[in-house]
Amino acid sequence: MLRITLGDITKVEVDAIVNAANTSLLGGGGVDGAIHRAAGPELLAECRMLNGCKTGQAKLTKGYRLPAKYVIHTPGPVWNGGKRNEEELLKNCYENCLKLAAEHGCRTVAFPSISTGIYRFPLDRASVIAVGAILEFLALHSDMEVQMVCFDKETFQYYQNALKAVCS
Ligand code: AR6
Repeated sequence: MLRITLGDITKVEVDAIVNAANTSLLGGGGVDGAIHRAAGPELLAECRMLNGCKTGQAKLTKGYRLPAKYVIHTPGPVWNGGKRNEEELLKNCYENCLKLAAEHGCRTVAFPSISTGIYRFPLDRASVIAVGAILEFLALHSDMEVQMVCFDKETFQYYQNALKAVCS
């Protein structure tokens, strides 16, 4: 099951939330900054031990003061016009986060719209890639539930449309 919601991912009560991080895993702006502020300084301390993460890969930490038990950190690709494998790398983010969540026994996972903020990935393409990758995974893991948590109405509308397009 995939649901598209409008809201703040730091408030969502699920087993794991995903952080649209950078390769250093040492925090930043956007959703990354919000997650670190809400989780508290212990999150950064754990992230320091992880030695960063490659674009498209994923690493898991505890959620500390967040309602979520875990945070799965994934650096999305920076959009550079689409000729640097950005689409494949974005798909890898969703797949690797869900794989890691399943390995840790998570049944409920919430994603932000990876790469479509500071990293400027076009929303029309990103939403279709995200919805496609999530539904492909859920087809093989029917016990899991995924939520796309959109921070603004425009993003919400793109993901709703992508879901409708795939399901029609
Ligand atoms: N809950 C849900 N979504 C949010 C929240 C929130 N609290 N805050 C922002 N968003 P971005 P990126 C949305 O820029 O493009 C950081 O500095 C936001 O509106 O957070 O992957 C990292 O350290 C947008 O729709 O992530 C990296 O350096 C979406 O989350 C870089 O930004 C993603 O926007 C990553 O850039």
